[in-house]
Amino acid sequence: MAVKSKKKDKLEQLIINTIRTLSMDAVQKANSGHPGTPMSMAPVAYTIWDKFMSFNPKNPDWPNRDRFVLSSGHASMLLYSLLHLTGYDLSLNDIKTFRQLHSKCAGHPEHGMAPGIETTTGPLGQGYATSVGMAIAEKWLAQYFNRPGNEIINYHIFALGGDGCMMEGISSEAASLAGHLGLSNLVWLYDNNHITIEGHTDLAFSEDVADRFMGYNWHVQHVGDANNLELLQEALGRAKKEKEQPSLIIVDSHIGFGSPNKQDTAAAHGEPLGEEEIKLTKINYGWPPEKKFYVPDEVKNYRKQILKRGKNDEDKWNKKFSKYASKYPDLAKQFEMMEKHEMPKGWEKSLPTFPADPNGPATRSSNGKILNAIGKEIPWFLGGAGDVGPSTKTYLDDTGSFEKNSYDGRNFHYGIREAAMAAVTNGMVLSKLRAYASCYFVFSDYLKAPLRLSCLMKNPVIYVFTHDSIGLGEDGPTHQPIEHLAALRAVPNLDVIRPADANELSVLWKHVIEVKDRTTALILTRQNVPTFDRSKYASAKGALRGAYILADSKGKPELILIGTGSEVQLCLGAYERLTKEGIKVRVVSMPCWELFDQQSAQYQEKVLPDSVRARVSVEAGSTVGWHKYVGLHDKGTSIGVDTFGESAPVRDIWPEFGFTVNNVAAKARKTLKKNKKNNK
Ligand SMILES: Cc1ncc(C[n+]2csc(CCOP(=O)(O)OP(=O)(O)O)c2C)c(N)n1
Ligand SMILES: [Mg+2]
Repeated sequence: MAVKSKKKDKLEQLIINTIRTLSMDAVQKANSGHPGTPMSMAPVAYTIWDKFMSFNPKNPDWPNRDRFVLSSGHASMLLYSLLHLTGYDLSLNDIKTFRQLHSKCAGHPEHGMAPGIETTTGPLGQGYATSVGMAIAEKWLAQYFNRPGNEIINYHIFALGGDGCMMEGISSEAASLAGHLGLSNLVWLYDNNHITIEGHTDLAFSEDVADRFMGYNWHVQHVGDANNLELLQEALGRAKKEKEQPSLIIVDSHIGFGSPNKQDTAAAHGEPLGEEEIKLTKINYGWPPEKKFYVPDEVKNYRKQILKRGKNDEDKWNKKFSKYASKYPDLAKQFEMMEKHEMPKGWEKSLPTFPADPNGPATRSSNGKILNAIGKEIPWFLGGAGDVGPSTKTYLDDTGSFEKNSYDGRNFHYGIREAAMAAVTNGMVLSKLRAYASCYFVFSDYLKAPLRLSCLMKNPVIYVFTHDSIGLGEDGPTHQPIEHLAALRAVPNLDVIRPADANELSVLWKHVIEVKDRTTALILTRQNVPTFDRSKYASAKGALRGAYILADSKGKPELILIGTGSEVQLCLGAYERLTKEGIKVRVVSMPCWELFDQQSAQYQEKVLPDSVRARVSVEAGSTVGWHKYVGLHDKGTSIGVDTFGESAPVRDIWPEFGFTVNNVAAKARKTLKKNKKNNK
């Protein structure tokens, strides 16, 4: 027995040291990266992966796998080393190209770049917060799909973070929520090494993390030595057994462990150790000092074991799932569709159409109706708001709230925690739920960082932002978005959708639900907007092309008015007036720049002919970017808001900022005149 366990101990050390040395070598070769934390956390990560996680490297997306999130994204080499050593499709050559152009081993772990990366991390705190969304998803999925004796969902989420993740506000929000919801399937490991970039944490961080998490209703444990595999195993075992609370395991460690000159210093954080120091460290580990990227044969054999184990685990689950499918075929079908991002056939028929109405509903209200219609068709369509659900109208009427021990509710209450809400929703959508998150548009600033990660990951999260402009009125400039549309339009992979009326919105939801690789931001009004009479104007179907001709002149137009959202009605008002004056006017409703930019050149030319340069854009937000469609000031004009707003009733706000039919018509005439003069 003793001999056997010694052998095992030796293999464990060998694996751990391989993780360490691969990480050191890769950072050195790239001359960039963070070696210290992979060196110190290797035993922790190894213990989780080896002893507590079920995963199949040959099928990284196997639905019931345990999840590992490296919230300390700068320690990416730790994850790449693990992925390589356990048999994921990540070769030693990939590791040798760490941080080089197009390498799978990007600077920070990027979901989709290499298999097995559950979420993109690097902005500190995001991984922790996203892991809460994964845990929420697991609870929901288990409650919805599992049947007594047929539990197809039961996995854990392990997230490893450091001092940086602990200090970031987003993880506090997320931890508070996780404790409240009793997410016992969640385990955070905290690398308590007392070092960040500027030096010792004494500089800026002195709270009692354990007390704090106990206050959040977490189960808290402390492991005094990251190298003590037995203690780690015991703590992780208790965490996994915990049934009521999420778990935090605080692990004391030494950054740059084993490096004679850099251990416990900030120097081990963000720069290569240096060739000489690497040799000394390798000698300390009992490693051949000259060998680089060395994977001993025993460790290669270990990979085979893990692959076998992973296959076994998945095979067992597949059997379980077949049994489940024969007993509950409908649920099994739903599960498979959800996994493939497919929707029930004909779901889009549920999208409502709205009758023409000069005093039509606010787009936030029509959106509420649409959400409810979709919710009836797609059981895994769900979401919530940051305490403004009654205002953003995102409540699903037929279902309850997602609460501790009532995990099948589909209405999520994030509290006033926008940042965590977005990161959590990232985790839910990565777990295949079709989830939305909602708050006032102005507070999209609070969740910009996780929203940016949604887009970077091509994660089809649906953001529902309401109270979209100065048109929200009395709440004033603190609540009136100005630069937000321009800011979001600048984010790659994001569709920013600002529909003019209920029917445009309904049509666009088809795209929003079905898109697999883009994020959506719906920008909706607080105030009522007319539902256009489509017998008089063009069908709302054009909205799917991002921009379309809503009203047109007889014969070629000489002037184009382009509007979005609540300002399209002003364009139509001006159109009616100018047409009567004999001017040939076209109105283009442009709910989504990004969709329009994806159309063929012919379609774009049809809607915005190059030869018509007299163009006016009308949008109650920053004019930044509109020159793209209206040209520079000698030709086109943008009516917008380039200052902060004002507190006042809406009836006073609009004229104050020039959003009247009169002003739009006047600017249009002027623009036309300017162009005629230019053309002479
Ligand atoms: C939101 C955010 N702010 C700043 C950084 C830059 N940064 C990267 S690592 C780091 C220090 C992290 O310290 P810690 O989490 O303790 O990591 P350790 O050095 O112990 O590995 C900082 C400030 C970042 N990645 N994300
Ligand atoms: Mg640290």
